[in-house]
Amino acid sequence: MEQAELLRLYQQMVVIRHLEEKCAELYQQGKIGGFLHLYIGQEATGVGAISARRPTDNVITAYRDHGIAVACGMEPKVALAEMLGKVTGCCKGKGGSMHLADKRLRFWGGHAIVGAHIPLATGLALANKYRHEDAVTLCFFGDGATNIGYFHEGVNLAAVWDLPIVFICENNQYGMGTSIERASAVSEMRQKAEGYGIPNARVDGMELLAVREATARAIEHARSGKGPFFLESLTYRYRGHSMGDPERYRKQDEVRKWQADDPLGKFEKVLLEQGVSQAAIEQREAASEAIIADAVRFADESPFPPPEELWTDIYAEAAPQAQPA
Ligand SMILES: Cc1ncc(C[n+]2csc(CCOP(=O)(O)OP(=O)(O)O)c2C)c(N)n1
Ligand SMILES: [Mg+2]
Repeated sequence: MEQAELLRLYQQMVVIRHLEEKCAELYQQGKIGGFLHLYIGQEATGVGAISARRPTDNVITAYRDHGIAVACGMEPKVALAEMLGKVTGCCKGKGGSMHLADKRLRFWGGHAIVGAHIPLATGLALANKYRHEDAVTLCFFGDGATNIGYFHEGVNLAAVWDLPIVFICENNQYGMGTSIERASAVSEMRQKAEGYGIPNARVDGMELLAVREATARAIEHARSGKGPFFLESLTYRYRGHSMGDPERYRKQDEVRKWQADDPLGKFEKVLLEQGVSQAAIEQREAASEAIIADAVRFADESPFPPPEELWTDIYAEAAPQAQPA
């Protein structure tokens, strides 16, 4: 891979890390309301997987969505303005942290109900197949979501209809305060794909290039008409489930062990091995900090939506669809 592309991916992870750290601060200052779920620790999964998509491919995820949105191309300032409830946000400040979305980026959100977006992803893939488009849908969800009925319904139909979809399970080993051992009958989430005859793989979610390569293979499978693929990315979230989580369900030693495997630090080593200079890396880190400082200023200075916005964007008129050939 070109050095410029390696640096671009590294910068995306650093931007996401800084964005999330800022979000935590802004939440504590009372500037972000509602729930806030940080992506810190999981950056290599979102950035690595999405770097393998074409811009015409769909992406959809759950509420831990900031990093996925940025990896899809959403400007951090637009994401942050949304979290602060400002009119300059991607949903005019009416969606908030869990509902980032931008259809121009083919990023379909941001969904708060665990597993509920999985059948929506199946629907996106069905639409692509029905219209003879060669787009693929990337559907991200957590380990906990695989215990939900929506998951089984969505995954089963995708297999029945051979849909072009890649299910990406971000196994961070906990659903809120419950470890997978206590909530899932099998320890590897990909085993659940076996029951539906879906080919699957497991990848080290802390290694950006491993995730990117595994996703590229999965996308190739789905795009070539062979039906869905299930990819499990083994990862870890360093922060609590959302803000104000006392984290009594895990030992700090375990967190430290995973932090020693940090995706950013590991990727920095890859860059150096590939001949990227330390100066180029530092320059990208400084640029990332500047992007986030600018995003905070932009979001802070943007206005809240006027009250009449309460009555807009509730219904959408559906455009008539062309009949398939
Ligand atoms: C249907 C439903 N049940 C319960 C909840 C409460 N809840 C929010 S997040 C969560 C845990 C989900 O864990 P996982 O899918 O592993 O995602 P992670 O938070 O680890 O990214 C639960 C149970 C919810 N939002 N929706
Ligand atoms: Mg989880």
